[in-house]
Amino acid sequence: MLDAFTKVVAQADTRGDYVSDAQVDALQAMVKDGLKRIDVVNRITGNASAIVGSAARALFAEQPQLIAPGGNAYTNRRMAACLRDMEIILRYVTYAVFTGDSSVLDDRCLNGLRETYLALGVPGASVATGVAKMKETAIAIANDPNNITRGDCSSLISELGGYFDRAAAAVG
Ligand code: PEB
Repeated sequence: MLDAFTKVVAQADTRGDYVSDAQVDALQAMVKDGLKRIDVVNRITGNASAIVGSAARALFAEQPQLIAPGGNAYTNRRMAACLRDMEIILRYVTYAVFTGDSSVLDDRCLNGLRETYLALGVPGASVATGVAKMKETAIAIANDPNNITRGDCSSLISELGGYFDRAAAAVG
């Protein structure tokens, strides 16, 4: 598992080279925005059940066959597994934002997830739709300018969106 710092070091080490000025500048910019990053993580973590709940409601409204008899979220057990899966994915997205690198999300959540869903008969495309809906809500919450010091969060928000896209692409 890597973070933004260890990744730069690992890459430089593979090349047998020093960490470049440009890389140091990029990491410095990341440190400078560190509080914003932690605010994003906090807001998503604090609203996790609302994010999962509204995404699931929207998914089932759009794809009611999932909760109809025989559907993949039919029965309390499958519904619970579905909500839990969305929560796991959201949690790993927060880890990726926190470390500024997708490797924890890739290695511990997404690796083999498509194959797991194939084996279980869970429709990956529907999971991807659920993840896209979590992305919308999470961005709205993280990017809300109210009750927080105003500043430019555009690159952080696009980084956040990228982790959701990555998760959706891994299963969709
Ligand atoms: C991945 N999901 C399920 C299982 C596993 C995962 C390993 C099988 C074991 C179990 O049932 O608990 N586990 C999950 C994950 C990690 C992990 C992401 C990462 C570290 O360890 N059903 C739907 C929706 C979708 C869904 C489309 C969006 O209709 C999910 C939610 N996942 C779903 C369902 C099951 C499941 C299991 C319904 C149960 C399938 C079954 O037993 O029939």
